[in-house]
Amino acid sequence: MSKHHAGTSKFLSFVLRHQPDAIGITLDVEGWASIPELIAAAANNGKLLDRDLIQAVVTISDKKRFAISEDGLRIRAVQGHSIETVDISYAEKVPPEFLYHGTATRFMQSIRNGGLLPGSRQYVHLSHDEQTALTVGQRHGKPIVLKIKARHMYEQGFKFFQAENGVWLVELVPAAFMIE
Ligand code: HQG
Repeated sequence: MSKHHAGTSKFLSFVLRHQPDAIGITLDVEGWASIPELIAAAANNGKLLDRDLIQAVVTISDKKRFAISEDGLRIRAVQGHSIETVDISYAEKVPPEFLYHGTATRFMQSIRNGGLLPGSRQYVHLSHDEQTALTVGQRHGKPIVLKIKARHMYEQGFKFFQAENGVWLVELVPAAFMIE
């Protein structure tokens, strides 16, 4: 991905997950933004976007962070939101026996005490493979991968969801379900 694409991806993550009001757009409850409105609002805020650039970023995003609606008129981030007015109706799914969460060793004491919490986001993010979790953990410092007894949690009544890009979402993970 070029620097231009990476910068656009970061910009889209910022407005479509966290702060649409920073450029004066709104997202609907499913997280969708109108693409023409997004292009106009971005331009008013000094960020030049066009349909081809948006489409290119959506297509080449390594993690498939964004989706364009079937009619081609709207775009949304598929997970990772902090904005409270967005409440995407994710598909509830039965998780595999284990899922993984990558974090940094410096958070472990707090995680052992309080479990995994969503922090500023709406959900705790889990992945089905250890390598992805390791990469996520590295973003925060010296990484550690926690193995989560996901099926066991599910059997105890915890709801699991899967975003379009495969990321697993759960509201919290009590420490009792984590294996270090
Ligand atoms: C930690 C990226 C202290 C948690 C990735 C994590 C992911 C606690 C950090 C997505 C805690 C939050 C999300 C507790 C959890 N005490 N720390 N009780 N509970 N934490 O960035 O999971 O590139 O909000 O372990 O690929 O790192 O943006 O979450 O280290 O899918 O598309 O608090 O973001 O995707 O950090 O990453 P984040 P995350 P994108």
